[in-house]
Amino acid sequence: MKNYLLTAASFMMSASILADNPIFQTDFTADPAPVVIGDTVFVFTSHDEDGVDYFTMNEWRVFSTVDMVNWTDRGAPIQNSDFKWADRDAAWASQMIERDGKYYFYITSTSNGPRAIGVAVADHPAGPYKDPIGKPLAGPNWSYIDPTVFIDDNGQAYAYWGNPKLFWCKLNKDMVTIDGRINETNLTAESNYKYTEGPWISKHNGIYYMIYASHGVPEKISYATSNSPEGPWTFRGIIQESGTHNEVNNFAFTIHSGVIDFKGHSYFFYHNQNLRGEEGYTGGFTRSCCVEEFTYGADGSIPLIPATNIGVKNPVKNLDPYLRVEAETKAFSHGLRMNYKDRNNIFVHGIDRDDYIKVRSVDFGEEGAFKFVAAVRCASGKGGNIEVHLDKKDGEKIAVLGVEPTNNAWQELETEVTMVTGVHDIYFTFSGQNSDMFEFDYWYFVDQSHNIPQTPYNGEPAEIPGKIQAEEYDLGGSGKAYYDADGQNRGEAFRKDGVDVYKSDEIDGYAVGYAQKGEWLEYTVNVKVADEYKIRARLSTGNENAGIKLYLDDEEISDFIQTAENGEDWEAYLIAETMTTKKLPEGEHILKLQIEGDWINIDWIEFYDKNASNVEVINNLPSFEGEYTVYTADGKIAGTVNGDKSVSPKKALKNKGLENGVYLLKSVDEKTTITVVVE
Ligand code: FUB
Repeated sequence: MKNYLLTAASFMMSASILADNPIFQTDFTADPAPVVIGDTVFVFTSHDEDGVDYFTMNEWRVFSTVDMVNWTDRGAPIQNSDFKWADRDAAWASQMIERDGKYYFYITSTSNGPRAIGVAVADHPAGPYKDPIGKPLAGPNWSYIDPTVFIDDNGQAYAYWGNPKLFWCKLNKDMVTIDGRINETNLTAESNYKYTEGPWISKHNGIYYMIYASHGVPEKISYATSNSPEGPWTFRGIIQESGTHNEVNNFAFTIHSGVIDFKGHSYFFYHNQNLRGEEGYTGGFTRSCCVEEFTYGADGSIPLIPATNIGVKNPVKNLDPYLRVEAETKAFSHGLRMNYKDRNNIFVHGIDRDDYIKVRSVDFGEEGAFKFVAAVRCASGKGGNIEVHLDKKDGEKIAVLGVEPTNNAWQELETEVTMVTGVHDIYFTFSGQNSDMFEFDYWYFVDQSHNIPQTPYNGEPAEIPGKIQAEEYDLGGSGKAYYDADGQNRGEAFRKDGVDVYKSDEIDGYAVGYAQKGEWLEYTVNVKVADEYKIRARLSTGNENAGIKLYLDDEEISDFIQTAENGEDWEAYLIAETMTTKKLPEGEHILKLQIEGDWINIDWIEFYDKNASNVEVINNLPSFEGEYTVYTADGKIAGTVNGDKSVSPKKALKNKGLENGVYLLKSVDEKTTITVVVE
């Protein structure tokens, strides 16, 4: 299986040193569906299984980027088999859209033979997604494939899909039920529009665009525009011609596309067959996704966009190598694969000698790096080296990190770096005797300003008993004093590193926010008296599975510490109380605060006398008070519920015994509407 990817990657590199299309090289991907969420572009794709000769797809895949040139593999957001009504091998084109902080993923599958459109919902753009309705949103019907979704400025949501006709409908605000009837647009195979499939709805400068695969097979990409999302649509032209089987565009007979505007630039995503085509394969399956930058004409026209193997020339930002970078973040790679079985810890595996990873536009700054650190693990009998080269695969070698067998335990290894400053592409190449040499989880460089040991934030260790503010974690930087999964400081307050510290008037100060499973913070502490202690922690979470655990010198000292959910109000902090699970030894230690479960904010933790009476629990849940009418996803009334400040809306519905699903709560005065997913 690996050979398909190996040979194709060699071909790509010989074609051009700048060749970064296809953008995902470790698996075959198709039907790219890009979406901008804040500062990040996510691309959802179908996943063509290796070596198949049909559209055999068991799951979808998701990738993200903040710079448009380096892509992070985020694994599978959901599998076809997670839709209980769906047949196997039929995970075709999809699209995700955000509404009110929830993420809705529309997919193609089949139900008892014919195709159908399904929907799943998640709390995080990359998933995991769950089917809230347990049945197709539309279909089964042989013409129902390739959903595209859109929310207009007035809040009305629309869904479109189909081959060889383009259907459309309105969606209710819950995004999982259809409002009214399913209609046909004026785009059909028979019309002059040559509509085939793969529609993509978008709006740019007040014009509604419908981009679609056209002209039967081999497909082209065409577009039509309208002054309304409900049409009628006017044909405007061809955006991409059918490809040829050459080194630039080894076309598949399908081309499925999507467009976005991001940071003042416009991008066109599509798929071709370059990764496998070099073997002479022309079957049209096992496809791979590509992207090109383009500019709209002054009249709103979209130019002809030829397929290139170069892709995006200029990143929208440089990559900071002094923050942890996942090994699965890359512009291009050769040979290796991703292990994404645990979606919380995706890593690079299948590393053979001469495989490589390319990372673009890495900004080493003026001071420069002096150390390279990588997290690796290695089974006995294996081992090898990570070499770091500048600008070319065989460019200047600035570091070599030897990886010895570690009984397959993850460990951070480090090595010195030849002084490097400024912006460079870097290539990790792998040398050694074996195939499958080791596995590679993440890396970072250390610069002179971060060349400091781990020390207490305030100069002196925090005292136990006493209160520790979450944002006052130790100095020492990423990997030493903290680990933040994306290295991006989303709160942009208090400290200028990768931890998401934010300022809040509600809590009268700072807190660590947006914390995700696997992240951690460390505090140098001084235990004044060896003893067991009561612990209280001021936390806020919207996820019933999120909490924290505490460790002293890597030994667990607490159970899972959790509060009730905050009912979507992130400023609704609650206090959780527990006891240390053991006696804390006197003296100086490292306290680790480990995040368990996604999305939790931490204001402070406090250790206090084990004999003290419990403090009054501050229970400032959002104003979920008064009577609410409960509507099901179908718009039927499922009863009423009385808001209670101490219970989240989700808990209140669960207590009522309502089944899993999406519900809309409307206060009787109609001023407040809350969407609740019971799962
Ligand atoms: O990926 C399977 C099918 O191929 C899609 O649904 C179509 O748009 C075409 O790309």
